[in-house]
Amino acid sequence: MPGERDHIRTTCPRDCYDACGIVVVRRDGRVAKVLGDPGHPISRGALCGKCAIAYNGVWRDPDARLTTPLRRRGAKGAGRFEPIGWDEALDEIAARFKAIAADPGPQAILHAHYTGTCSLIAGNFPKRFFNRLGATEVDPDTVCNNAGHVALGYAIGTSALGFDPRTARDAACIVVWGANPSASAPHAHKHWLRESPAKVVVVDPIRHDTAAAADLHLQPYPGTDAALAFALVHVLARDGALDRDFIAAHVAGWDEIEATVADCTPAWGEARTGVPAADIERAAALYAAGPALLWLGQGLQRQPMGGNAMRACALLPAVTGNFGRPGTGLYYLNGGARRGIDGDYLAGAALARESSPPPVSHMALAARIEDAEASRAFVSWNMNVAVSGPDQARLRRALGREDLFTVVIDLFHTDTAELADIVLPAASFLEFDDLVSPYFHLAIAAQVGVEPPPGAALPNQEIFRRLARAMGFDDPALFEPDAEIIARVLGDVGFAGGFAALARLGTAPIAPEPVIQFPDLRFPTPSGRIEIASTAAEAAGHPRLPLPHADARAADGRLRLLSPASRWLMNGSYANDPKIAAKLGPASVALNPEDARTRGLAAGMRARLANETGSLELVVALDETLPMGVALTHKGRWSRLEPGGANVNVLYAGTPADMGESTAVHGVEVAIAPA
Ligand SMILES: Nc1nc2c(c(=O)[nH]1)N[C@H]1C(S)=C(S)[C@@H](COP(=O)(O)OP(=O)(O)OC[C@H]3O[C@@H](n4cnc5c(=O)[nH]c(N)nc54)[C@H](O)[C@@H]3O)O[C@H]1N2
Ligand SMILES: Nc1nc2c(c(=O)[nH]1)N[C@H]1C(S)=C(S)[C@@H](COP(=O)(O)OP(=O)(O)OC[C@H]3O[C@@H](n4cnc5c(=O)[nH]c(N)nc54)[C@H](O)[C@@H]3O)O[C@H]1N2
Ligand SMILES: [Mo]
Repeated sequence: MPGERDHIRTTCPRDCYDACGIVVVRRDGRVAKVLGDPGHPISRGALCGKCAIAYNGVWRDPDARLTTPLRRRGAKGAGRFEPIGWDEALDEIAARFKAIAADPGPQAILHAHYTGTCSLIAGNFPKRFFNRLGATEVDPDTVCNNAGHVALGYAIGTSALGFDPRTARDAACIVVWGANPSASAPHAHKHWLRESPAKVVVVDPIRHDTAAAADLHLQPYPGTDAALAFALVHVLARDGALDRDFIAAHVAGWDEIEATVADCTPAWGEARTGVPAADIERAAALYAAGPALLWLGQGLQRQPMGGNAMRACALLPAVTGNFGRPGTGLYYLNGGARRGIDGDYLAGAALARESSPPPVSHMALAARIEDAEASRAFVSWNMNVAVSGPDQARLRRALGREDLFTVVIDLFHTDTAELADIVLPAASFLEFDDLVSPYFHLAIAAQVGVEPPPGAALPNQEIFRRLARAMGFDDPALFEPDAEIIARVLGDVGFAGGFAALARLGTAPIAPEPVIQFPDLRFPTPSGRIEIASTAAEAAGHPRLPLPHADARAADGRLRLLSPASRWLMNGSYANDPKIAAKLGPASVALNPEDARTRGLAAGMRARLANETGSLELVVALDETLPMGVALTHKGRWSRLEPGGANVNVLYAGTPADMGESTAVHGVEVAIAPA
């Protein structure tokens, strides 16, 4: 019957803590509106502003979407492409890959990918192809959170088994340290944090909405968190708030650090971090008052000494015994293994050769691609690396090499696609079935295809099945159908009833009651204890113990530039939506009014930000809640849509953090002057 409407549940698979439930309203089999699912425990009927706009805007605009494979015509980067068929595109890619694999070898084919979609099949299946090929992976986490992974691996043995957010109902205190849920997890900010009975302490140089709503906001200078953590532990020790029995039974190395902690008084902490000594005392008292949760954000570790900061922060639950009981624990991420999902199976780890090449860090990518011998081909999928990666000007120049064979797979003609030889159109999450494993909430969720992809676009996994065929590969894992993968994963998770049953629910918790983190108090470290002192860290060339380190203030009138998540962008996504662009306005940098005044800057003026790596013009905004010496802008603008043809990543050289060859992008220092 014409005009017939139906409602279908699905799940948002963006790289976001919330993983919202969605209801798609269809009319005559076509999507009319994408809304929040009123039955979803997290989104409760509302999508965030950015997804509500983009999913009803550019994501469903066939004129904005890539709808056919494209081949470059003319000079690289000149932006001229011609449509070609799938067979032609895949045959050409296969021929180039085969030639490179024969000489100099498949390691000269690089692939960069991240979390353009976090759905399990579209996010993982393509890795099977690259494992089989023997290509070099650009280690995805190095652009985001690897320092934290490595550091928490040393301290508690894992970074991917966090607390169950539902246990917040049992907590007396929640510390949010270096995360900004009001932008990066808007529903967790609105519901989870606000509704818990706990006192909320936020530690962030910026007074964002989560910080403003907290019971206590500590505002350290960036990169001084380890010193702050030591000062907090000092107060806990001084006031008898340590759990000595827990330390004796479950912690290794407290005795090695105790004397250092004794020197880290609140006054010492204030001098290093800028946080008033009285606030350090108050925060320690709130944390000590009862069961406490500690959320360590990803912003916290995107610092030159970010790994050390994470190890230092992990001292808090270690010395107070905040593990193994309701309302306690530490959270960085909740990975698939939390719910029994076998990541190696999804990514086809068994297809990799023994001699598979070592991954390369995003911090070293520009230099690697400049090397014409070592890098013959480059594939970017689920990622807009020309927007999100460091050392942007150099990276874009390297990607502009005429002799580099570049394939970009995306929904849109991104800045990276502009530098491609072949562009392949991907289907969006509204166009195929998949599963979502949220990285905050302990649940499994269904992504349900609600309409066909535009034009010839295909899901990532189907693109790589076809490419595997064109290469002449015959490993069954390269052709495994989606339905089989979904059935296998649901079995591993222990969800009965199959995909149709999950799709009816949308999202299903993996356990009826909050899961206790480390219930047996055995930690997956070499000793089975929390390792304040880590022999493994020492063997890898790191300090044996976390250090009470604080970065020095920027010298010579420079400011420390932070570029965290914007509430209107999703990393490098949505910047090409006209309504989002209108919300964003021109790219800006916020300064403390005093920092602006001393530099001859006023609100609305154009400022030039510059350092050894690059320069960028931004519009000045004033914010008296910003600490002196700190400037704030946001990530995710498309360089080619900006008046200067660049975004904030032209200012970051890609100097790695202390651990995991990971990003230290929040450590950038710049001079700021009138443009
Ligand atoms: N200055 C600065 N830079 C940063 C950061 C920062 O804090 N400051 N943060 C860093 C962090 S944390 C991250 S994770 C990176 C993220 O950087 P990216 O991974 O580049 O960003 P995304 O927007 O998540 O995804 C990129 C692309 O995936 C595409 N995509 C979406 N769905 C699909 C699909 O199904 N198939 C395919 N093939 N493509 C799809 C989108 O259209 C988008 O163009 O940025 C990093 N860059
Ligand atoms: N709206 C939106 N949501 C997103 C994203 C997005 O781009 N937009 N990106 C997604 C991705 S890929 C990720 S990784 C997560 C990241 O989300 P978060 O974990 O929240 O990380 P960031 O947004 O980088 O930074 C969070 C906070 O860290 C603070 N910070 C920076 N340096 C320091 C420091 O030295 N010490 C302390 N204490 N704090 C510091 C910043 O001021 C910022 O407020 O968000 C995801 N969600
Ligand atoms: Mo990220």
